Amino acid sequence: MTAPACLIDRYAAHLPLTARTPRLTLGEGDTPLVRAPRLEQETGVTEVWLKVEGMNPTGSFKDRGMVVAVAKAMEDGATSVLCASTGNTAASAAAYAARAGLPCAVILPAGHVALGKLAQAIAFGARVVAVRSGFDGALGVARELAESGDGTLVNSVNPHRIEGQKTAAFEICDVLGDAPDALFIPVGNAGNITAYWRGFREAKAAGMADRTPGMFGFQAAGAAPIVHGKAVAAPETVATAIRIGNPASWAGAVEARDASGGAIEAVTDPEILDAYSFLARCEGIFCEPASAAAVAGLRQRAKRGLLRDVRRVVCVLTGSGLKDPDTARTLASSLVEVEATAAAVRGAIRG
Ligand code: AN7
Repeated sequence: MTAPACLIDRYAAHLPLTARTPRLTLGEGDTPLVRAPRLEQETGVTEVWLKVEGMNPTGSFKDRGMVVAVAKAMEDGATSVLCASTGNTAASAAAYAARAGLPCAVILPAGHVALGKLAQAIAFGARVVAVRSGFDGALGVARELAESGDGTLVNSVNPHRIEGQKTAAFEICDVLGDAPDALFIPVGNAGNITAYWRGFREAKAAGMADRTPGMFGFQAAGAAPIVHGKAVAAPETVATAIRIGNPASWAGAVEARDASGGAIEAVTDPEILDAYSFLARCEGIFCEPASAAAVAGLRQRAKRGLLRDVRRVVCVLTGSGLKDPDTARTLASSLVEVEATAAAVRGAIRG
């Protein structure tokens, strides 16, 4: 017999489901856990694994929480869903709402959403509204609209989102046979680090793992409120997914850090872009800039000599590189165009 195809069925015992919860699915979860030999070489860590969450149906980890949030919204008789987003939540909400037959509205920070994410929200038929603010302002508006009955909020302040996202921790324990020594993860609104920590604790309680990992979260240096212990009024980073100045799950991230013996640290935009291109060119894995923040953090801690007592680490690559073609283009100078002859093309290949 094969395992149930549907994420919420597979982990039903650990999720807030009832007999009336629709078994909604787009094939989310069960994403690849891939070894990273070049990173192992560079960092000296025996085992580095990448959890490739860009392989989810809409290309990011958001689908794990969204399938639960939208299924619960359907069960509760919701007539529409809405969210604020730096892009991936919007793409995911729009897809699952389309599947559920619910209208969806997404509120985005004008001018700061990667092109692929915007294309997805539009393609899935969401009402897309750009507001003149960053993500934090957009979330304020979304909360206000939800409170006045304009739709069910599916941001990670919706507890069903965190519940669904914790399934990634279960999968890691299932594949490795235990939790790793350390988890490296980007931090924006801080829902995902909160979810993984809950997942690892529940995995241990349920006998899926013997221990819990150290939780190491990474914010972009220009958007690092948790690192500095203070909200950032005008966050700025190339990693637009984590361009967030006042995370909704701040307390959850601090809890994960402190209870696990981990850390939440900053990585600069150049470190993020360097890790982004390293992953693509040396490991063959194309993630988005925000995801590369986790690997930038791993490399930074290796350089600082802080990885000596870890043997096995997992880095969460939260979203696909295809989300952000504009940043990818900045990695190369202009494309070469030549006549369609072997000689001209050979000359161009040899540079
Ligand atoms: C690729 O889509 O906040 O710390 O509105 O898209 O759980 O917020 C996205 C966040 C990391 C940070 N990597 O996760 C949104 C949004 C990617 C992301 C994060 C996001 P959280």
